[in-house]
Amino acid sequence: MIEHEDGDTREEFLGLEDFTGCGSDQLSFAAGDRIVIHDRSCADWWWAEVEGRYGYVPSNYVCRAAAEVEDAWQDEEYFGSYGTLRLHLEMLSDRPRTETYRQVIVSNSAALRGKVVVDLGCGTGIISLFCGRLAEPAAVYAVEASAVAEHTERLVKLNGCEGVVTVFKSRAEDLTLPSKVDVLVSEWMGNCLLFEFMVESVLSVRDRWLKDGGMMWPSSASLSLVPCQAHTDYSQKMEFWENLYGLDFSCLRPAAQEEFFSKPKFSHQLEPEDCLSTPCDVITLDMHTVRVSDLEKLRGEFQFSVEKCGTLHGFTAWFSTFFHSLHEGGQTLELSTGPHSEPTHWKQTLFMLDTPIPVEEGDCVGGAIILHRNPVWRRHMSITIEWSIKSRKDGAFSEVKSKRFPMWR
Ligand code: J7C
Repeated sequence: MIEHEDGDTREEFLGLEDFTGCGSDQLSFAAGDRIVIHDRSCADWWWAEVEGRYGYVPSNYVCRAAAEVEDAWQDEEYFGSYGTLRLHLEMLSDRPRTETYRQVIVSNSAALRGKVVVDLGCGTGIISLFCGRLAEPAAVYAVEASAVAEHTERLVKLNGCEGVVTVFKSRAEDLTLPSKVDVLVSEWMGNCLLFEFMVESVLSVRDRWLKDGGMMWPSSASLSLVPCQAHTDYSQKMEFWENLYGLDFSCLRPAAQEEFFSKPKFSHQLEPEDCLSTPCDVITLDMHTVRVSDLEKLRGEFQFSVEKCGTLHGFTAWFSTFFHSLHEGGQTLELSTGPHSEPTHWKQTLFMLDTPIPVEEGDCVGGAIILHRNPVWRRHMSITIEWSIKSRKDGAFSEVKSKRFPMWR
């Protein structure tokens, strides 16, 4: 913050994405532009200056310049939250998640014999313990930065794995291991696959400690999307205001839309019958080759054919991960967090449009999804969805619309 003699407090921000202002009082800028904020009197629109031009900018399109941010990774808060048992209880209670990792170890147990494994972000150490108990690796390096690592040490002893599993209480980025490894296993996935961006820590360990030709588990990951109905969410958050005890509250709808639908809804449970088409994979990461720089901006295109008449309220996203076998020709195992699989603690993520659109069987919903990593807050990203609808009846295309959802910053 810069205090000026005239009492004006000027704060330096950065443009997160290109913004085209409408009317004379909004200010256009590009992603990466230096923006000086003069007045934050209202939550959504701030009075700002870009290279001598003045106007209002939308507050969710700008973020603090990196120089003003002390902890862009928010590690204290992040590792603090993993330092107690609450999140570990949630992850361990998730059977499809934990069982998939167990299955991966069991079905590869013969090939793991004599191998060196690193388990990155091991938490309480469950995957390392599966390795120690269900296979015969030469060594397992269990890496965990949060305070939970102290419990992990005790769990290793309690389960008789101290001869094979060694706990490293270290951040992945500062890690020194006794040797390179044959296998890097990690459960790093967040909402919409990438949120938290723990994947960057996984890639940093891969590049420093995985032997040439070593195995990554998961070996690949994909993000899936489907156009969907969400009648309950729409009626509970928007239609609700129409008639309340005989009174008209409908002027609150724009505020409700901003409050409830401008960010994605995590923990959405999509009913398969609310899918308007067959889902498709929009983004795929090959964990052996993807680079950190690839994660700054990921774009996937989609072309959905609507399979039933209904209301397009939005899109739902989820991820799947795939675990290749160490055995030649062995089976690839999959963990899917989608609506057609057993529910996991990630559930799905719902992106609500501002206005529901009636659709008919045979209509085509085409467009793109863009994951844009926050240039300052490195664990956050925004997701932009662009779409247009081609009507089956008359072949006409709707105007291309787009909506940007910060997740969370
Ligand atoms: N270094 C060590 N442990 C980490 C790191 C890192 N860079 N990043 C995350 N973890 C741990 C974290 O403390 C927690 O126990 C687990 O990995 C996170 C799992 N999160 C997830 N979304 N799957």
